Amino acid sequence: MSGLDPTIDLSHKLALDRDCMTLSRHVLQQFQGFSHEAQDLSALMSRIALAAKLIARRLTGAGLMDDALGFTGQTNVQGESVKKMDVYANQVFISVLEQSGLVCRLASEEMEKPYYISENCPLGRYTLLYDPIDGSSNLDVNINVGSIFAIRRQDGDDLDSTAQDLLRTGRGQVAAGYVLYGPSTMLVYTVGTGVHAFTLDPSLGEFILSGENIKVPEHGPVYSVNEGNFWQWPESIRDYIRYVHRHEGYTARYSGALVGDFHRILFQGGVFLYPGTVKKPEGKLRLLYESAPLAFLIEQAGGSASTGSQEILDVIPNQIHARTPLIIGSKEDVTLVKSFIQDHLREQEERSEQTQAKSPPRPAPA
Ligand code: AHM
Ligand code: MG
Repeated sequence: MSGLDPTIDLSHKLALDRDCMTLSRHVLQQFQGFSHEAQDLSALMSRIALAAKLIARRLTGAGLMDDALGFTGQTNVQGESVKKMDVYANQVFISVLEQSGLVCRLASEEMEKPYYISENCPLGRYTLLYDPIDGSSNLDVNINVGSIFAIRRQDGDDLDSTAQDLLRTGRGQVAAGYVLYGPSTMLVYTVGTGVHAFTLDPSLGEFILSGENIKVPEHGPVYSVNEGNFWQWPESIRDYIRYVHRHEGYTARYSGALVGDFHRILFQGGVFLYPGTVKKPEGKLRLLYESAPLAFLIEQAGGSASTGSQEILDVIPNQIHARTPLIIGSKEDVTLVKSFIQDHLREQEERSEQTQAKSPPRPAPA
């Protein structure tokens, strides 16, 4: 017998092929063969997907639960008020990785020091860095929030529990991604072989592939920044914003949740900025579990991410909760923002050279 079995309906087969492309299967496919690394990362992504489902479920019903929304009354290591959902989501990531044998340490926005799952440490060679609820100020008004994560290989035994090996550039990330809790729940990830998007099918309880090898447009219309900080920015950033105000083809979008704003730019192009301010010269966003994972994604999608003077993936943090200014998105738009920064630096240098040239020569020592 040859050809397609007539009992197989082609349209059913195509629909089933689509529904069967689950996250764990997709991760395995990104590697050549069933290596240990492929299996580890596939298992890790399944755990992260479970965390995303647990958080999404709680968010869906949060308005109807007595103890889901609002503040705990405590502040975290960043000095920010902690919300009940922050605490819940932080614990979810720990719980899904317990007894996995894969992850020894977790470092998150909500914990001053890394958390060690001691039963995993003899074998667990990976570290999870994460922001459990990104954009938590959106929670009480039922607007989108997200989770951001990165996976790094543990380097050394970390016997003194200081996690010094985490203070390295983002080039060592083996996987990164985010979950967007929006009208649907989406998980977008990379393991260094492009950027892929999955949408949670609530009827199956599975993340199903919905976009493969996503490429960010070279340029897009959106600039995404909190303009309320205008007078706190360096003059170069103010000049860039004046430029977009005076030119056609730009539109502002800012939701207060980095994941949502980044997601829009990944798909439609443009630039997201969180520059340094007078109060926070390094900006607000944290390198290890916010900026670096998104920088890994955007580079894989053909875009770029910069502090203004350095690529985000080249920044070495001096501590786990280190912050950096962030300019991220389409290549052309990031380059345009950087050109304003460079012009200002050049002008400053020229001014200081002129001042030196004008100042009278120092008297020779007697
Ligand atoms: P969070 O992780 O504590 O919620 O803080 C990060 C959030 C980002 O999602 C968002 O881009 C930014 O903070 C908004 O800050 P601001 O209100 O200063 O614009
Ligand atoms: Mg955050």
